[in-house]
This record gives sequence, structure tokens and C-alpha cells, in this order.
Amino acid sequence: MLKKAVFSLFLLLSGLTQTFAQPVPGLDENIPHLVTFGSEGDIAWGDDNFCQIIFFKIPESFTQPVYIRVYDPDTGGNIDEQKGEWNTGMSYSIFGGKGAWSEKDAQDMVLDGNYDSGTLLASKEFYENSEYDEKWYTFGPFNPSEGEFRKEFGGYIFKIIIEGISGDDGNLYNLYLSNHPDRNHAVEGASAFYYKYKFRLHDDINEVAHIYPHIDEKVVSIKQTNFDWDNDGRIQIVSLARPGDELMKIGGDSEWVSSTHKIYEEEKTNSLDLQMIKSQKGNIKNNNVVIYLENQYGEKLPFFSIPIGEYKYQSNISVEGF
Ligand SMILES: [Ca+2]
Ligand SMILES: [Ca+2]
Ligand SMILES: [Ca+2]
Ligand SMILES: [Ca+2]
Repeated sequence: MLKKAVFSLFLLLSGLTQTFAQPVPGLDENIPHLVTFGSEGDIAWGDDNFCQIIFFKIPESFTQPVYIRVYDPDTGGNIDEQKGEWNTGMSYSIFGGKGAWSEKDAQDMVLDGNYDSGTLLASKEFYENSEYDEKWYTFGPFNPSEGEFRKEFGGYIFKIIIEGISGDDGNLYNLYLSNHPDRNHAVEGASAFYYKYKFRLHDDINEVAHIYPHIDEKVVSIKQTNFDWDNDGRIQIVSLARPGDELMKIGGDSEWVSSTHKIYEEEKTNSLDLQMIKSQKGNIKNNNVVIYLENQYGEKLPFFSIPIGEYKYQSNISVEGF
């Protein structure tokens, strides 16, 4: 057991897992888009504070330039969520250097604190703009060593902050960490992670979305908190120790809801698979949600775009009955 735990930890820290793709949301997550609303948005539409923070880790061994690419960075057109006229501005800022990740306010998204810590490497504002509608915009190149070096990750960390600066519409978008300026090509051994995740669920009731919080060896219980789930089905916990019969509490429109769950030995140094199964009869569309997890000390747990540990759990997902 100890040997297994040490091995999993080694995989996490050295980045030697089979992580060859860095879209956010991740392929395994099956989440269509991230969501950030304009600064005048109505939180009942599913974004509690109009900001999203995503981290990327580049392994120390990777020395070529990297790029952070954004799909549909504008707010307007087909993908985005309109309220009245399109009037939303969105800023995208990329940070590296000391403090980019290690500043707790960044991990906790403390918007009146030092969340924009580190060295600003690039920044751009987007509004409604057909030039960028359903297109990719590329930030970079960045030298990996411009990130914050963290020995425990075995590499360099970059941070992107996506923040509504005006307007009330919903910006939907995707990210990709690439080693190429004009196409998505994975950076071998890199990964993306985040502590508070804001995204759109599929409209199709048969699509199951996943997130993969990483459970380290000191976690004995987790508290999950979610916002504006619109009673859309259920969230079930699947792991080496759980078949999926334990549910996390969800709430209705504009509601914050939490539930606490014990962690089992087999789950430590692994990822949980939180499966989000839509309501089968609610016909719930455009459902934007927020979720985060904390350990028993109130520290936020990272979700990784690619599950880490002894994956994959081949559970049979039943979508009946909700
Ligand atoms: Ca508007
Ligand atoms: Ca658009
Ligand atoms: Ca957009
Ligand atoms: Ca919602």
C-alpha cells in the first residue's frame, strides 16, 4: 500500500503520467465550455463572481516555447450567452514568475486580494468581435522558465485569469496549452489544473460530464460546494472505493449547496471521478455551474484536466430515474 502511494505521488510530482493533451475543459471531462460573465452579470445565470483562474504546469524537461490558446475569446455570436444587447468585455491575462501559483489568494480566487499575483506576461481584452467568433486566439510564445518554478510539481506553472470587465452577457470559451502558435499540439507531460471551476453542462441529457479532484494522502474528508446547479440531475462519486451510489448534494437556481464526504484509504493519492448526470426529465438548457472542493482544513483541492492516479474507473453509468 505504501509502495503504491509513493508511486502515485511520484507520478503526480514528476508529471510522468500519460498527459499528452491540454485542452481545458479536458477531453475526459466532457464539458463543452468554460463560462465567465461580464462584470454586470446576474449571478443567477451561473457565475458567482465573473472570474475564472486556470493553471498550467510545464515539466522542467520541456524547454521549447509554449502558447496558451483561447477558443471563442469574444462575447457574441453562436456559442456565447446573450442578455439584451451584446455589451460584454472580457480580459485575459497570463502570469508567471514567483507567486503566480504559490500565492494562496490566486488558488482561492480572492478577488479583493492578491489573486493576480506573479509577473504579468500578456494581456488582452475582447468584446463582441466576429473576427474571433468561433476562432482561436494565441497568447505567447512563452519560455517555460517564465512560469513559477515549483519543485513539488517538477516544473513551471503559468496562470491565466479570465475576468469580466463590463456588460452582462456570458462568455463561453475553451483553452489549450500548445507548443505551436497556430494549432493545438500538446506539450508532452504538461497538465492543467484549477481550484474553482465554472462551466457549462451539455444540453443533451445523455452526456455525462466529469471532474477529477486529486486527493492527497492527508485528506480525510472533503466538502464540496456548488452554485446554481438548477437541480439538474445528480453528481455521483466514483472511485476505487465507491461504485457511484454516493451522491453530492446539488441545489436549485442561484443556490449555494455543500455536502461533506469521508475519504477512504484507497482514494488517497488518486483522483475521484465526480460524474455529473443531467436531469432526464427537466429539459434544462444553458446550465452554467460553479463547483469547488475543500479538504478538512478548508484548503481547496485541485481538479486536473486529466485524472491522476490509478485511473480509469470503468463504471457503468446509469442515467435513468432523475
Ligand atoms: Ca448584454
Ligand atoms: Ca463568440
Ligand atoms: Ca466566447
Ligand atoms: Ca445554472
